[in-house]
Order: sequence, then C-alpha cells, then structure tokens
Amino acid sequence: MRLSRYFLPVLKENPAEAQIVSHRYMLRAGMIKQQQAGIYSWLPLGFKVLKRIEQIVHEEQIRAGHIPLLMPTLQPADLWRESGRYDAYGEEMLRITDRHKREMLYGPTNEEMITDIFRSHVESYKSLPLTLYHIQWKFRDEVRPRFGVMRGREFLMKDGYNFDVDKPSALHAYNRHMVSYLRTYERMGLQAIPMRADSGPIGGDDTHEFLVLASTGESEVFYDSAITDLKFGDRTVDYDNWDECADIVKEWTTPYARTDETHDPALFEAIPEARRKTSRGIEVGQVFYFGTKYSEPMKAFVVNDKGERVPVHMGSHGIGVSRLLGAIIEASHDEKGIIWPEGVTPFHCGIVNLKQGDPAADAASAALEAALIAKGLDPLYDDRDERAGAKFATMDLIGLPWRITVGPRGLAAGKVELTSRRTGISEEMSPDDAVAKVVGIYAGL
Ligand code: P5A
Repeated sequence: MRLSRYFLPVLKENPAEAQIVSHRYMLRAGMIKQQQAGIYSWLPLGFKVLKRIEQIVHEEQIRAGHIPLLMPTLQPADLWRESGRYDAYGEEMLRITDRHKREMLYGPTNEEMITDIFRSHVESYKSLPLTLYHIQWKFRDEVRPRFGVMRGREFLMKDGYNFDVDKPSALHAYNRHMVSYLRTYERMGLQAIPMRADSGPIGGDDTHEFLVLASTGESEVFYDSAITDLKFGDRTVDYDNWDECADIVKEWTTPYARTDETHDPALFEAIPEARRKTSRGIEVGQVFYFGTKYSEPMKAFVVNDKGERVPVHMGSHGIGVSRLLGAIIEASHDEKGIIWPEGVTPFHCGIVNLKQGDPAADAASAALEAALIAKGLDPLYDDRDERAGAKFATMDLIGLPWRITVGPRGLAAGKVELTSRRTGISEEMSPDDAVAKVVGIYAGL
C-alpha cells in the first residue's frame, strides 16, 4: 500500500476525551472514529488489525476442533423467555420492536440461540462432542462505556459453545478452550493469565477469566509472579487428549492468580512475599461451564449410550476480539506511539523514502515494496512528499514493527537502513538483505 493513496487520518493533537493510552493512540493513528458513546467505525488501519486478530482466533479455534458458523445479531425475545434471561438481563440488553410489534433484542451473547440450533438438529450422543463458535458483533448497553474499544457498547466477540453428553466431557471442553486461548493470546504477543472468576449473568460455578496485566485495567488482580514465567511456546497439543489438556490447565492454574471478585487473602499470604504481586488487569476472555442451565429449560436433550434422554452439558467461551486491540496497545507502546507485535501488525513493514522525487530513492523504494509483496508480505510505503521527521513520526505512531529507510546517501553505498520499532536499533544493509531479514522474521508466524 502507498501511503499517498491510503486513508490514514492521523491526528496531531491528543484527543481530550481519551483517558488511556490505547484509546488515545487508536484515535491519533486514525484507527477508529466514535459514532456514539461506545460505538465506533473501524477505519482502514484499525479494521486491518481487527481482521488480523480475528484470523488468529479462527485459526486457533479450528486447530482445537471447534466449528465456525454465523448467527444473527438480532434475536427473538421469546428464545430468551425460555431460558428465563429475558427479564433477568436488565437494562444492559437493547430491546427492539419490529413493525409487526414482535419483540427482539440485539444479542449481548448467544447461549439461547445456539441451544435452539442444537435442539433442532441433534438427538444422539453419537453427534457429540460438538463445539460451535462465531465471531459476531454484540451489544451491551453498558452504564459507563469508556476507554474506547475497551468497554464499548457495540463490540466484537468470539463466542463458542460446547455440547457434551456429561460433565466430565464438558470439563474437557472447558480445558480445551483454556489451552486454545493460551496459545491464541501468545500468538498476539500477549501474556493473558487465567484467573478464577465470578460467572455473573452467564451462570455456572466453573469459570476463569483471562487477564492482561496493565495499570489501566478495570480489574484488581492478585497473583504469584511465578505464573508470569510460564510460556506456551510452540508445543503441539493433541486437543482430544483429556490428560494432556488437563495438565496444561493445571500448570497455569496452580500458581495463585485471582481477581478481586474471588481473591482469598489467606491463600495469597501463603505465597512467599517476594512473589506476591498486586496489579490491574484487562479481561480479554472468559470460559464458563454451566452444565444444564440452558439445556434443561430449553429442552435440549440427547439420547445417551444407555438409551436415556438427558439434557446436554454446556459451556460458553468468549474472547473480546475488539477489546484486544486496546489491550495489546496498553501492553505494547512507548511515548511515540504503538508498537505492534508481529503477529497482529496491520502492515508487516514500513518503507520510508527520505527523498521523494529522487529517481534512485524512488526506484529503490518501489523495488523494496515489490520484493516484499512478492514474498507474500504487506508493506506500507510512505511515498508522500513530506519531511523525514514527519514520516518517522507517522511510522512510530502507527507502530509497524519494522521500518526500512531509503535515502540517496545510503543508496550511493548500496545500503538501506532496517530499524526495529521495539528496540529502536537500526542496521545498515543491502536492500536484498533487508528484504530477506524481514521475510525471515515473519516466516515462522
Ligand atoms: C462467553 C461467550 C460471555 O458473554 N457468553 C458467550 C459468554 N462472556 S463475557 O465474559 O461476558 O464476554 C466475553 C468477553 O467479551 C469481552 N467484552 C467486551 N469487550 C468490549 N466491550 C464490552 N463492553 C465487553 N463486554 C465483554 C471481554 O473480553 C469478555 O471477556
């Protein structure tokens, strides 16, 4: 992409309404535009990151054996009356009436609708286990939408629902989701710590939230610092192996880590003092096991291997896809702007031409752009007729992890400069070597 032809409405000033750094940078980098409180348009740069995050979520869900589908945003009120949640959900639910006076709602979550799909088509335990998920917009009329996409009213969520014949199988589904989430967040360059939590309006006793440590997080968290040393890494997991998934979950849930909702001071005090940490955290996902809370009232039964009709055991599992943009920026930025982890960056590499109009610099920049594209990468070439300082400031603000700087002086010696946004370290090398290095960095992702 050539920056001169792109739509990147960068703001020079800090927007007064933004209280936290991720919100400020998302507005300044032209990623989002607020349309109403908690409702945003996703401008091209923000939309690109949103799609990258969605892609990682899809890949990891499919790897775990979960099946994508798509349910509508609008749901009939009657389904929610069956589960008893239509009244219980309260003012957070946006209720709508159509021209025929039929009551509808904009879905804040989809337990009822997925249970309806399940009961219409599945009758036997032989069709289980089954996990269906989608990535779809949700609406929750939050009392205090704030911090940009972090607490929106309209927001994008991945929500998955497992159906199992009994509790042990459903607990495996719970573990399988936890493992897939650990891998998902790590691919986005995030450390998200599973913490025992409260289930709220979704229900059930077993639930963990995944929290990214950040001073601007909305939850207070207490943890054993040993948990921050854990890495998922590139281990391969057999998601059908109950013991393997349970062992990974045990590894991550043994060190103490809880939010203020479930904090137990006595257990916390038992950790050696040097490892006892208190911080704040951003909730980027949550897993639930709630058994037959929806299947019983909604009559989602299956016939088990003894020929009995039993209510199916369920859980639901959410990832805050749009919130993740804010969480990643909170975890990865400096005073100049965003620093995207390679896994989610909107463009793989920036190309800054220091002297637009100089035939050698123009040709070398275009050749770099073509070479990167030929290798399957997506570069952003700043071909505007701007001062070098302004070009660097834009690149630093939008946070591309790698930048190749092209100028007549370097080119005379056959060199360009490759700079890491994270370390600020620059290296001179030939254009071919710069391309090879950038290609190598992304090869394993
Ligand atoms: C699990 C999936 C549920 O709704 N039902 C389907 C369950 N869980 S949850 O914890 O309530 O939400 C899942 C994740 O969505 C994100 N989230 C939000 N993101 C932005 N703005 C909001 N107002 C908002 N509310 C929830 C969180 O990341 C949460 O973990």
